[in-house]
Amino acid sequence: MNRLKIAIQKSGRLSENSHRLLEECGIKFSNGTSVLKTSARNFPVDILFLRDDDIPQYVEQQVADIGILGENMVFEKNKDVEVLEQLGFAACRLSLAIPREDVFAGPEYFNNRKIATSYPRLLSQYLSENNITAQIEEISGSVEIAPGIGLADAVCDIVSSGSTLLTNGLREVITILKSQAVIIGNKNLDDEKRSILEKFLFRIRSVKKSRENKYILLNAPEKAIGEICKILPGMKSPTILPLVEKGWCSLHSVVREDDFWERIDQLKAAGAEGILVIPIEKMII
Ligand code: PRT
Ligand code: ZN
Repeated sequence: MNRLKIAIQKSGRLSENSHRLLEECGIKFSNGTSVLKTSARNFPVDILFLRDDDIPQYVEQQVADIGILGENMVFEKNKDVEVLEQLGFAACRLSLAIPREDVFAGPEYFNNRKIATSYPRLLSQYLSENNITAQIEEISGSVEIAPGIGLADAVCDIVSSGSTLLTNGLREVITILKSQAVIIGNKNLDDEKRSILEKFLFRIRSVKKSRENKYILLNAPEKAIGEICKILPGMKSPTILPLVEKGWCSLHSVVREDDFWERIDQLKAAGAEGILVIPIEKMII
C-alpha cells in the first residue's frame, strides 16, 4: 500500500513541535536519534528526519511527499511546492538590523553597505523592490556577529525575542517577512497519497481548532441566560441544564482562546458563577 512520506526537522527549533503535532494527530512512531526514517505504526505514513534547509528540495523532487518547516525557508528556497497549511508555531520574522548607535532614516541607509545574511534570495528581493544597491555577504550561521568582526555593516536575520540582536549591539529596523511553521506538499501526488494527505490535514485542523478553543461551564440565574448566550455564541448554541437549586441553571459552551479573558469578565458582570474552563483534546466540526 502507498504510504505518505512526511519530512520533519531532525533536530532543531521545529523538531519538538513537529513531533507533538504528529502525536496529537494520533500518529505513533518510534524515534531513535540516529534514524533517518521511520514508519508510523497506525497510519500509512513514513517520517523522514532531515535538515530544514533540505526539505523544500526533497518535497519538490518527491523524496518526501510533504514537509514541515518555517515559511522563511520555504520562501528562501523558492522550490516548486505548495503551502498546504499554517501551523501556528515557530513564529519569527526575518529582519534587517543595524549597529545600535547608527541613525536610521529609512531603507536608503543600506545603499552601498554590506549586509550579512543566510537569506540571500529574500534579501535581494527586498533590496531590488526598494531600489537599494547593497552588497550581500552570504554566511550560514552566527550572522549576528558579522558587524562586530568587521565582515558586514548590517545583518538580515531571523528574530524572535530580539535578545540575540540586543546582546550583539544591534537594532532591528525593518521586518522583511513574518514567518511560522507550515506544511508544504509536492504538487503531483497520486490519488492514493492525496487521500492520505486529506485525512492527515483533517486531523491537523481538528488539533489546531482544539488549541484555539476552550470548553466552558458555568452556573447562572435563569434570567441571565439570554444575556450570557449573547456573550457565548459557542459552536452552535450553548447547552443549558437545570440545577437542583430553583431558578438556576448550568451552561456549557466553547470559547475562543484569544478573546477568552474578555468574555470571562463579561460573563461575571452578567451574573455567571462557578466558571470552569477546560482544555479541549480534539475538536471535530
Ligand atoms: O540543522 P538545521 O538546518 O535543520 O536547523 P537550523 O539550525 O538551520 O534551524 P533552527 O532549528 O535554528 O530553526 C528552524 C526554524 O525555526 C527556522 O527556519 C525558523 O522558521 C524557526 N525559528 C523560530 C527560528 C527562530 N525562531 C530563531 N529565533 N530560527 C532561528 N532563530 C535564531 C536566529 O537565527 C537568531 O540566531 O535565533 C536567534 C534569534 O532569536 P532571538 O529570540 O534572540 O531573537
Ligand atoms: Zn537549517
